[in-house]
Amino acid sequence: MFSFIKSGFQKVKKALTKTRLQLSYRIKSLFGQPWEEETFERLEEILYEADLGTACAAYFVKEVRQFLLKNPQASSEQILEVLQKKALELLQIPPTSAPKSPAPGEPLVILIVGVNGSGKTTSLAKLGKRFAEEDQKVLIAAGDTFRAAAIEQLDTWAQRLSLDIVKAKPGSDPSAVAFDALTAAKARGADVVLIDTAGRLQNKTDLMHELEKIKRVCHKVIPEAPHEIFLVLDATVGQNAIDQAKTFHQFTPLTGIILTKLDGSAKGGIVLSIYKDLHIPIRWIGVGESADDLMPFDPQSYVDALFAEE
Ligand SMILES: Nc1nc2c(ncn2[C@@H]2O[C@H](COP(=O)(O)OP(=O)(O)OP(=O)(O)O)[C@@H](O)[C@H]2O)c(=O)[nH]1
Ligand SMILES: [Mg+2]
Repeated sequence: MFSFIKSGFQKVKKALTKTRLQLSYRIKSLFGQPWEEETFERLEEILYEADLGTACAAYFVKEVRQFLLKNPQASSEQILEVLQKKALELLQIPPTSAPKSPAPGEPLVILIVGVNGSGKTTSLAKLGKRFAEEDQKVLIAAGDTFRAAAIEQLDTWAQRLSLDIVKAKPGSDPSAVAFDALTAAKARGADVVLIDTAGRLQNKTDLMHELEKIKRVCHKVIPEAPHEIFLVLDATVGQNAIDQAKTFHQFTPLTGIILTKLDGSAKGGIVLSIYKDLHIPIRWIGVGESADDLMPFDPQSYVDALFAEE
């Protein structure tokens, strides 16, 4: 178990390498000189450039400023400690939409949403593997019927990971797929249903209406379903992810975020911005393209990795 946690941390640390260079290394370069107005401005700039967003960057600068007012002789280590402590505090903010629990004997239904290319299908497959490893009977639903390739992609994952799949012909109604999946899940005694969705439709309103319809149909088969709605966000897009989350959250309350592609991003500071601006918890992080590259989001590991020494 210990070695698993340790290797998990190493993966997170590796994924955050570019962000660490962008953030904590540059912050450390401010040390060793007196803190003047210019230094605070520089700090704010560094935080902003690591994609913490305006409000979040200003918040950290304010905290450091207050700390230095009370402790003018503070060491570099102490200032770093303040930043780490405040980051951890931020990540403890309670979520706005709590997930529902499935009724006894009914499967947990998770709807995966997000814009195209964010990593929905891949994350769904990785999540399916995670549940299957915990001896959960998993059923995945190919709810992105918009493109034939999307169904094939999920089918390939299902075969590779030996997961049960419900699919339909390209162009068929995604809510019918959801209906069939939930009905099959009940009949087959599945523990978890993961529903993939399209990221791109004719326009935003169409997409949101489609999601609404999928939810309504889920509801008909299992009154509390979907119990969770995960929004998949691509960390490499930076602040734009915040706008995406706001749009989705406005139409359909999200219970969590899967933040993908942290491994290729120098914009891992977006994690803090998500908590500060949105109050939606990050539940999982994607740290690579293979099936094992999805980690539960752990605030302490994230902060440790962000400020780690090499
Ligand atoms: N490096 C890296 N790549 C990822 C991660 N998650 C997904 N990807 C890659 O991102 C690309 C898009 O992933 P998909 O899962 O197809 O994204 P999607 O949201 O389903 O896309 P659409 O179905 O077109 O809307 C693929 O090449 C994935 O391998 C991650 O955590 N790290
Ligand atoms: Mg997809």
